[in-house]
Amino acid sequence: MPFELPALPYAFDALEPHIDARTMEIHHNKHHAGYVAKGNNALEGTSLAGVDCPFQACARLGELDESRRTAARNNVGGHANHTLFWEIMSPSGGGEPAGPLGDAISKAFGSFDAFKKAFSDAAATRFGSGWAWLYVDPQGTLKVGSTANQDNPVMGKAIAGIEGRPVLGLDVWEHAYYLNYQNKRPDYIEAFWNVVNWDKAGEYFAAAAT
Ligand code: MN3
Repeated sequence: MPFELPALPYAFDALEPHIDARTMEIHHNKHHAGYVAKGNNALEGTSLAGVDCPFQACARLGELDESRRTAARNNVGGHANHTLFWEIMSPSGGGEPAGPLGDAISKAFGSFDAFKKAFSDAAATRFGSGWAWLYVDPQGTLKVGSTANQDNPVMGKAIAGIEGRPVLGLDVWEHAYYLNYQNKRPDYIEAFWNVVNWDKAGEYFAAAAT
C-alpha cells in the first residue's frame, strides 16, 4: 500500500494560541499531503514501495538508485517527520515528562530545564529549513540535535549528520510558523513547549530504547 496522509489527531484550531489554525491547515493539507504524494512517486516500483512505516523507508534509502534517492529523502523524510510531529503535540500537552522518559532526560541533560534549553538552542540555530530532535543514539543515549531540510536521525550519520531513533521533533521550516510568528522563530519554539504531548513522546522513547 502506498503511504496515506494521516488525519490530524485534533482539530486545526486545537493548538491555538500556540500554533494557529490556518498554519495547521496549510501545513497538514498542503505541505504534508505533498510529501506523501511525492514520496509515493519516489518509491513506486522500488524495493521500498510496500514499506508500511515511513521511518523504516528512511532507514533504507541506500537501497534506492541515485535517481530516486534525493526525492525519497526529501519527501518520505517529510512524511515521516510530519507524522511524528502531529502526534507529539496535543491541546492538552505541555508540562514536563514523567516516567522513564522524564528520568532519562534528567540523567542525560542534568535537568528538564537544561534539556529544554539545549533543544531550543538546536531549533533556533538550525540555519534555514530543518528540524530539531530529541533522539536515542545507537548506544542508547538520549541526545539533542538538528537536521537540514526533511532529514531525520533514522537516515543515519552519513545523510543526516546524526543517527538514532526519534523521540521528539520540532519543524523549524518557516512554513511551520511564519503566518503567526513571522521572523520570530524563538517565540514559536517557546510556544511549542505548551503543546508537547509527553505521553506520546514517552511511547516513542520506549520504542527507541528497545
Ligand atoms: Mn513542515
